[in-house]
Amino acid sequence: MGSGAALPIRTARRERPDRRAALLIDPRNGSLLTPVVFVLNGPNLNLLGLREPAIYGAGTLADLEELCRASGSRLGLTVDVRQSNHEGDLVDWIQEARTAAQGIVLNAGALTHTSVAIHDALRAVGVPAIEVHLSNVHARESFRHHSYVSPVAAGVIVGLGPDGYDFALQALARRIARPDPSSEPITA
Ligand code: CA2
Repeated sequence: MGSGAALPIRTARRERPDRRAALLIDPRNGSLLTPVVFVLNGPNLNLLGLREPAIYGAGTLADLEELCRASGSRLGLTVDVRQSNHEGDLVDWIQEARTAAQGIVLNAGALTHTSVAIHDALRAVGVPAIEVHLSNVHARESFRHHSYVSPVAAGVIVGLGPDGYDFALQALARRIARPDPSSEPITA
């Protein structure tokens, strides 16, 4: 196997340049579009850097927002970063993403473990969402082990600190460029 295994993947991508480009061109006027990704942070994440650095690190929410915007510009995404302590705001923003964004990075904070409303909103909009947690929720209290977000998420990243947001944006950038991976065979 070795290096031979990578060849079909490169070949498959080269043979479908139109599918990658189709998402990047506005059909109304032919101009290039930059995909939009919402990065949504839930309750108490505004306290980052102020308390509990052993669990959440020393960086502030402003640092995290800056990291997301830098990742976005590197990946060719417009990243819209928001934080709220209110469940309804998160539900409204997820609904807004239906027409305004191609992907969502969501750290719903404690609402991850309680909110059927956020679960329903994610299911309803059908925009791919990556669930992110700074801490490894599975190594913490048992009430953090269940997530209402995970069943409706495209993927889940936990325990990698702020890097998790960067990885989530990378995953969404790939997915946006190739929207239906299941329909694309890896072999040419
Ligand atoms: O690990 C994560 O990212 C969490 O989503 C953070 C939530 C927690 O409820 C989840 O179980 C896991 C809490 C965010 C609160 O952040 C604080 C930061 C500093 C001081 C106090 C809270």
